[in-house]
Amino acid sequence: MDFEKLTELVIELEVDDIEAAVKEALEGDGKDPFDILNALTKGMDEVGKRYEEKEYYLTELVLAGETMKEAFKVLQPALAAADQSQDKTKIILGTVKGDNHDIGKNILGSLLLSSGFELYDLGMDVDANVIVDKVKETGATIIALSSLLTMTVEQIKTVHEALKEAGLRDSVKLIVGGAPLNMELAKRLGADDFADDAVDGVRHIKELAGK
Ligand code: B12
Repeated sequence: MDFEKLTELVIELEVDDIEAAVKEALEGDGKDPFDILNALTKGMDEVGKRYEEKEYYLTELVLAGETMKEAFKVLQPALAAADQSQDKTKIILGTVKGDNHDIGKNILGSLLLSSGFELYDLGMDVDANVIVDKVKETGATIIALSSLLTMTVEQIKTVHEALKEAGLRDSVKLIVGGAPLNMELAKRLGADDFADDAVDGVRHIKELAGK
């Protein structure tokens, strides 16, 4: 099982075959799970391009998301086993209210779990008040939010304000990511940090956690 084949399976939306293929790459060939993750992400990038070029439509995108989910069923434990640095910092993860994109968020979540963080994934379309309640309940010190729509980036500000109102803003670090964002916009919306991709995101989060 070579890496090109894994990339190809994502591009061709082979939702029924991907789990076995990832398993084979891990068990048979003993491939590095992080290289497998790279191969899958490369496939997802190509799917995104095909959508923009109108070669793929919404159905294909949804299928691509399902394919990634299936792959992660077997990849996740391998990623976790490969990175033993246990850090029990609590992180709340979610996609902002009004936004139903979760593929990037899920990749970040998998990497965070693999790095040993204690993760509370609230899913997508998450209301600011739900985030505030979860901070109170868990004592999480980091919030990582995804926003893929220009229309929903303002929600980051809403979360920032809601945390302030609850008197929690100084006890948490807020990091955000997603295509419409950059460091400058993130800071303007009240976030503490921004990262371009999930791998860099984990690096930033480790820094925010003081590791
Ligand atoms: C897949 C997809 C969908 C799928 C989502 C499936 C799912 N479960 O997520 C579906 C079909 C549901 C969808 C729907 C819509 N979509 Co859409 N979608 C995409 C697409 C093609 C790929 C997004 C993706 O998953 N990329 C792959 C992942 C891995 O990348 P990523 O999300 O950027 O995440 C990486 C980084 O950004 C970062 N990251 C992400 N989050 C975070 C968080 C933190 C804390 C950190 C540190 C890092 C980080 O790390 C990730 C991995 O490295 C993009 C176009 C594109 N090429 O990006 C459009 C796109 C985002 N969609 C778009 C639109 C307009 C829509 C719809 C409004 C379409 C419609 N007419 O209905 C709806 C909106 C529904 C809603 N309310 O959210 C536009 C947004 C335009 C804009 N700027 O506002 C885009 C850009 C397409 C376009 N060019 O027009 N979409």
